[in-house]
Amino acid sequence: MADGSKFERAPKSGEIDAVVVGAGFGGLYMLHKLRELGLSVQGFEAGDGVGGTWYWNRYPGARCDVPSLFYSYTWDDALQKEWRWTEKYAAQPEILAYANHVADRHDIRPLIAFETRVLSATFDEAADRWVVVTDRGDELSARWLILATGCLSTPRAPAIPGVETFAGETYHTGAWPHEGVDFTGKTVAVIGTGSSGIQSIPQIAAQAKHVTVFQRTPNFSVPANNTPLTDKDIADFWKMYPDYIAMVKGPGMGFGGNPANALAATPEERRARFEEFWGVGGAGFLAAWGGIITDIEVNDEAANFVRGKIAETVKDPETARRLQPRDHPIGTKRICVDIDYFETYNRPNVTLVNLRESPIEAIEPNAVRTSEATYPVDALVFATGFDAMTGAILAIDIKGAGGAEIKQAWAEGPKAYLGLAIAGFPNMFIITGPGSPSVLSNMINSIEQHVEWIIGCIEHMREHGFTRIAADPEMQEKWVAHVRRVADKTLFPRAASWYMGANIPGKPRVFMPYIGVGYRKKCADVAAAGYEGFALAKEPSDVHAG
Ligand code: NA7
Repeated sequence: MADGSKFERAPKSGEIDAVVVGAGFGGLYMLHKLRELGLSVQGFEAGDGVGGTWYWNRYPGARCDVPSLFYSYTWDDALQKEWRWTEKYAAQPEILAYANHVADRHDIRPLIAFETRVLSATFDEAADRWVVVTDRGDELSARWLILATGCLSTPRAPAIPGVETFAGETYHTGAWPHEGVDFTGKTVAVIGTGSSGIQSIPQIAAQAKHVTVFQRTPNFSVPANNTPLTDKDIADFWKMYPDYIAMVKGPGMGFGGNPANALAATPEERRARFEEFWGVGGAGFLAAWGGIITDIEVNDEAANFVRGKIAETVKDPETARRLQPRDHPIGTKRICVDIDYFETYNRPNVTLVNLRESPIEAIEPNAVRTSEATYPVDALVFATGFDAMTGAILAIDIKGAGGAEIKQAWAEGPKAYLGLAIAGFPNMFIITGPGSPSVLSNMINSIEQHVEWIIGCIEHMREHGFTRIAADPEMQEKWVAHVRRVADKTLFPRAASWYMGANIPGKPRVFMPYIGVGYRKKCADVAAAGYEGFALAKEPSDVHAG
């Protein structure tokens, strides 16, 4: 590692222009752009390398559910042309290699202090600066604070009675050991059947002696139909690349929608189209017909189709029944993309336990005990997800203007103007924060849009000598209400999903991502209007409404 932050290093202090928290795809690009602007910048990253999500989520089978050709930065043309993805859906090691390649190619690593966690950030109103303190003794004063902390970066494991008594190895998919895990000959329990469980279970089952899957809620999953990328695939990609870029940089983001009307079609036509999209594979299945995410009748058609596929695939009818999701409309929890997930239940070494019928009562030193049986276990895998979208931000003790605490400001759920800035927390930006398309979009595209918007804003401030920008609380309320209204027009609020904060006991239930159309245009319009909805100031007393 080029940076001196690994292990021993002197604490950093003094005044700089910007601190960036996190060195995933958001942090990397942000650091690069800030330096390009000639700013002094410091990145902090808890891991000992770059990559964020792809640094931590090293579980077997971890793979992106966005096709790899589209899961690439668009800001470096030469890199786009040179980098050769090998599969339709890249596996974690390849994406991590890509992140490392970008960090080296653009010499971003020296800007980052690794193995360093930001503990607190306090806004100093007298100076319009953030004082950022880390667990390595750093104390930096920065004009701008950018949280590139990721949407799915705070792993959570349920507090199951007796878990601390477990004598075997325990893993969380979101914090997987770097050296990998050998399950050969082991009896493994996997708790959780979201994307991480669904991706890892087939791989673990192929290696372990036995796998018992503890499922609370079955999920909809579509086969990835992953294939190696051929020269033709790449040539086809480049042919459509200008259109893709026009779409990505256009006003959109959010569900534009497919006009094809499922209900006007015959059952045969409906099925044929679902088959076609199922054959292609991936999350694009939800675009087979218009209205899947907004019209329960159409949604039921799609859900029935997938339930039928599960019944066709899984040989044991009782297991198939348990695997068929019925408690939420398809797509309202993040749809999973799998390789041989349902097929895995045909293996003799895989058992499915339905926790709705027999909940876990306790974890014992060598077993998981449910209300009906005790399952011997050598290794325990938690695939139980994350404190999504807000966890990593709330883990930092952030105090804004007047000492306002972020925990207080977000007590009823996260509020952020455009998902980019929080009223009461001047000069602080969130990359892909709650209230922006974020996890409902291709994250790479959303990251680029936010980084570029933040850069534009900082340039504007410097050009005009502003030292403070603060989101207006009323505009923020309006935006939050709009985000909610748009979500309420969809089926999303019907699911107890992490989009809603429902996976964390006590977390306010608020649909966090923005699903409306025209998000990019809205952000661009705000900037073009001199940062409408923000107050800009040159000194604490000098406030200009944007
Ligand atoms: P998810 O999608 O939040 O899935 C977590 C899974 O863990 C889900 O099946 C949960 O069931 C289950 N879970 C959570 N708590 C418990 C307890 N107490 N007992 C049993 N089962 C539990 O996380 P992932 O890591 O799979 O995926 C996160 C995102 O990463 C994914 O959407 C992609 O965007 C990439 P529940 O549904 O809550 O009943």
